[in-house]
Amino acid sequence: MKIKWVLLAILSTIVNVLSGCESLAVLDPKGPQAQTQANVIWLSIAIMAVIVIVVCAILVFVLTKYRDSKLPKDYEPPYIEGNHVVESIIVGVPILIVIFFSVVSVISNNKVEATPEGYKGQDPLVIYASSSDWKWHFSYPENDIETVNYLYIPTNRPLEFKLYSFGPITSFWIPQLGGQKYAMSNMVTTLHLAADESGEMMGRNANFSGKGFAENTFHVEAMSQDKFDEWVKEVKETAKPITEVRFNELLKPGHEGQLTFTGTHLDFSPAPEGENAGHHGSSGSNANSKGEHMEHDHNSSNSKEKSAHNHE
Ligand SMILES: [Cu+2]
Repeated sequence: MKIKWVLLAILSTIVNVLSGCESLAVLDPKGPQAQTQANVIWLSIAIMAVIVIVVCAILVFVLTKYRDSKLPKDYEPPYIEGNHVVESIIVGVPILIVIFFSVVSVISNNKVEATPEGYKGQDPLVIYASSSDWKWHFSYPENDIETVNYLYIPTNRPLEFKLYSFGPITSFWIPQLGGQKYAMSNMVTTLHLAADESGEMMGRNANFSGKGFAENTFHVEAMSQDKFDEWVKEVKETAKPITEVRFNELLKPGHEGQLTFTGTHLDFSPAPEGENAGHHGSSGSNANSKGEHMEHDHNSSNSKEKSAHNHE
């Protein structure tokens, strides 16, 4: 009877946890980078499933074959030497699994870090995505517009996101396009994405950053280049220009809805890249940068910040 209740509790926990995943967006990719990640996830699930099934089968076999028998209590088994076949399987299989996953990780990381497959040679749309408590600011230098908490992107064009933060470290994540990658306060990281089809998606900060974290989300909409150009035109005709005063107001902690501006904050508050990069204690940076460097781990994401993280 007790076991029944335990099983019921486990089952309801699983159902509750899974229902929070909202149709598992990670496994419903809308672009090549997310497709690569979804493939790796499925491959990992498949291989782990095989391992679990084989191990469980062996366990049942061993338990049945070597179960308590009617031999006398003082029975002593004969001396058995180690079995080389069994030992090589026990040591060898995990080594093979680790080697296999290492190769898969290196290949898929290189794919995800590079310009998306099928988009090589195209001129990417560069978007600066910066976070502040508890908003996302998207600057489109090419179009000279800026949005807050929503992101419109053209389909079938490579996107190059430049990530940084005005507050604590956050992580930029659009599950159906790929990511996540860290946005840090004194350096810019680059994330290459692309959308194959139009539609609405969810984006969020994926790095727990304390108060306001749960609402630190943004709306993503992918559309054809024509519709995107139309939207840019409309923004330029209707939106107010972003001023330094208005922008500094926006940087204060608080929740904002979706906002649209002409111009970008990059004009008066440039991104921490090139000569503005202070992260590694280059001249003119704030004295705090060394201490700050100790606090965050550059390699904890599945990326190595190759492109943007230049040590020296
Ligand atoms: Cu750094």
